[in-house]
Amino acid sequence: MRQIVVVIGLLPGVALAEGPTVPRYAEVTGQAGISHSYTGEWEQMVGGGAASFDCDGNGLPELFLSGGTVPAQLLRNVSAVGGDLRFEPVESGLELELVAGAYPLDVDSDGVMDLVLLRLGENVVMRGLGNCRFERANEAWGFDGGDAWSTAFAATWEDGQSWPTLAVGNYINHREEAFPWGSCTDNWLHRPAGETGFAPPLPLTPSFCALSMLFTDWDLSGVPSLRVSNDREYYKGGQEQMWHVEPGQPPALYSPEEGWQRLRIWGMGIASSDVTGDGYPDYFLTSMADNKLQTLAPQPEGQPKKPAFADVAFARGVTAHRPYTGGEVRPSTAWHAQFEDVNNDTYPDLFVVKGNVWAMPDFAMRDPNNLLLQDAEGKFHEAGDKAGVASFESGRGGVVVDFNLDGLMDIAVVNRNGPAELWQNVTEGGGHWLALRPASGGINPDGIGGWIEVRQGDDVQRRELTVGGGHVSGQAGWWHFGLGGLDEAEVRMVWPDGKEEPWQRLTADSFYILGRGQAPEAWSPGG
Ligand SMILES: [Ca+2]
Ligand SMILES: [Ca+2]
Ligand SMILES: [Ca+2]
Ligand SMILES: [Ca+2]
Repeated sequence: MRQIVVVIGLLPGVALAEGPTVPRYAEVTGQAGISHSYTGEWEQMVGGGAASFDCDGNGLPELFLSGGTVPAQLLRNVSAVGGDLRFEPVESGLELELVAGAYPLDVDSDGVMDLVLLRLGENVVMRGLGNCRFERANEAWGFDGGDAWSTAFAATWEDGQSWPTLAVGNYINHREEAFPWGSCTDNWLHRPAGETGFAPPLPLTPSFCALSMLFTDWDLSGVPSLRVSNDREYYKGGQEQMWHVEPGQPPALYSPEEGWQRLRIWGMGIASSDVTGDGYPDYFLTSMADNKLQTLAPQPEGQPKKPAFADVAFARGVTAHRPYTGGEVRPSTAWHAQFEDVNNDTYPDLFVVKGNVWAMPDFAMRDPNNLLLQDAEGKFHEAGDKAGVASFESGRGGVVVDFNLDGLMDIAVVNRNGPAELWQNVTEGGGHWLALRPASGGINPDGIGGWIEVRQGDDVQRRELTVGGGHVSGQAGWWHFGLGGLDEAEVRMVWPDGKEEPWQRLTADSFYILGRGQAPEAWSPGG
């Protein structure tokens, strides 16, 4: 599935012997108009999420930054297309305090993006009103925001439902500061109540201090399961988890009898991508010290897949377990992670936000972010310092997104008790690209749970459209694909109900809306 070596050799400035093209990032935080910190003490040691989504309808993604003890901030994207990144703070109704993170999701399927705010205390679902205004919708939608320390989120549409199912992950009991160990509070599953909103949340017992969750169809069964990554620092007898969430059934943990294997890490973030090229998603799990890359373990042909995963982080070069620059040898602490193709060579790369929890002496204090570039063989190579994103701030959440619609993925990071940072991707000589956005025109308008497939020759990039994962950071809008040296590709949308659109040949370096039962529609900024 990944053997278009010839194509890569055609890219200007790329020679296989030298490995992937190193992208170039310019740190532009101040000049772009961003001045924001996520602040706080013990109750803000985790959290610090970012979110991006377009709320004024011009296609340029806005940037939302959680603030901890200071109000969260929405920044309107006023960048010129293809020009310098520029943001302006906008009064939006989202200026709540004690926000740990946020995920955009069109909860009521009205075509206007809504935002789920995870907080210390009550979570709040904010309904988008248009033009970057939001209003609280907990009461209108029957959403019980609870009173926990919420630190993880994922969403899916269960079969036949007109409202999404929301999973909220909760951390330790914040009233147990003197002895928080073993005080993990229950995660929640907010399922729809008919056509009117949400039923009271179901506790997902046992819970083990979740810091990331993701609904993902790990076995391609057509029904996503809920992966939960948990922080072993605080649980007693816990482990990583995955739940069956089958329509009409109570949630149930995958069991050892089914093949689930116990894994204990300081789980903080989940990122997924089909790194091995077999069509099944692989899962990068961030932790303290070495990170994991889980791929389905070898299994007998022709039988249902067992949820048994092999760790290929070392073989693929993504353990990222200690700083690669800055002179420290103590192990790293990893938070938000995201696969995106930052040099447009068709191979998704991996950005990892790093930062010490809170002066933990056994772990690095100067802990640079990683930018791991994937090569044609599926191995990753560190380039954070060469690319210019090796910040030593105490990183937490982030988004990798194309803020100025030039086809180059930019990066925003939220740091704890330090300034948020913004990097503009100014790489020259990268490959071609496509930006694609499903629009079903009905329930679940963004096609969450579906797949976008991009085919060039025998090589197919398959991307599961998910809401969740990362570290308290989410995004909605364009899905980005690098195309390498070819200036076209065939594209197919597979909707969550399994309906496959026909393959369509699309011209590179362009934006397309993928409608249901319609040919892709070209979109251009301002057009
Ligand atoms: Ca916008
Ligand atoms: Ca909405
Ligand atoms: Ca790449
Ligand atoms: Ca860009």
